[in-house]
Amino acid sequence: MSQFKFSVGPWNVASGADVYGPATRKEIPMEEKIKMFAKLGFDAVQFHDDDAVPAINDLSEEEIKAEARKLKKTLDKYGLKAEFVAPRLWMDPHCVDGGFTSNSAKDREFAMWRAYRSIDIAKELGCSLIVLWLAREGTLCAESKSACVATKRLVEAIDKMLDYDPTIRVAIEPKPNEPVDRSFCGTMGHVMGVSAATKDPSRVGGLLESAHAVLAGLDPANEMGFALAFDKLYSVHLNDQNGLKFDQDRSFGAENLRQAFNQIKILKENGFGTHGEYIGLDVKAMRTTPDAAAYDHLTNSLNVVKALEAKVDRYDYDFERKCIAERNYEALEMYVLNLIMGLC
Ligand code: XLS
Ligand code: MG
Repeated sequence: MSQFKFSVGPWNVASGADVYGPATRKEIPMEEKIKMFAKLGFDAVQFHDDDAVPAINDLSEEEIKAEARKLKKTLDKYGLKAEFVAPRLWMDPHCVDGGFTSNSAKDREFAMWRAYRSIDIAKELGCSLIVLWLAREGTLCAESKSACVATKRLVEAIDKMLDYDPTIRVAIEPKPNEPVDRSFCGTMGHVMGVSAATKDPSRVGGLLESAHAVLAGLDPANEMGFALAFDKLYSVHLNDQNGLKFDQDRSFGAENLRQAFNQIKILKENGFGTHGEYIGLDVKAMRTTPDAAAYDHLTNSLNVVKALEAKVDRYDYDFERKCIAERNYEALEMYVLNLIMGLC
């Protein structure tokens, strides 16, 4: 039995298309996914604004809220909550050069419109968290934007969201690159800096995705610990990543079990979840996966989280203290490896 509540996004069950080739699995309708998420043991669903309300740009503000209310009924039907809503700016033709930090004032205005609509949708879905994965808030041509101006624009955009609704909280999901070459908000350190500069830092925190930390050359558990130290880890996206290459969203633990263990360890040690936070998965099935196995990467990731929770429960903190007192980190390291390998 896990001590955590789990969430997942509808984009985590996809057709297998990538930038080099077409779909390999059939598309699954939203309600079918939601039903399956409930069956697999998830507690909540994460949404982009246009997952929740398709063709959002073509609808009026009232129509958008009405669509969101329909989705809320579907969630209620299967006993699931909504965890967050995230504006999917990077897919939109208005945001070719970014949203909140675009060089075009008109496009920055559009990005705000989508951010406000995401807040409206979140309220209809009964959640208060807005996630900002700042996909194109950066540059392909380094000289095309100033990191200084862009950072100020980002703070300004978040301030406007905080003003728009005093009950929402914003979690920035940092990533150092891809699809841009250099992003403006690449790590939890950047997120904490931006949070501190907003008008209400108590409502601005972070969402740490394991793969994004690895892409920044950092340890995901350390990034989580950094945000936890400021009570600002609002959510996590557990997954895995094999080194510095394209964003892989591998199943949790598939590449680095020790790193995965340390993520669960730091979350448990610091009571993550006791303020209603979810453990979110942001994992992708391999393109080779057949239709019949379209949800297996989710089940596998959940099982790895639970197995590692059991390892943390058995973790010998007395032995850890002894090793630390004797500065015998060789012994501590071998103990951890033995625990993970099932040798103790
Ligand atoms: C993509 C991001 C995305 C966010 C939500 O890499 O992880 O899925 O989590 O917008
Ligand atoms: Mg993510």
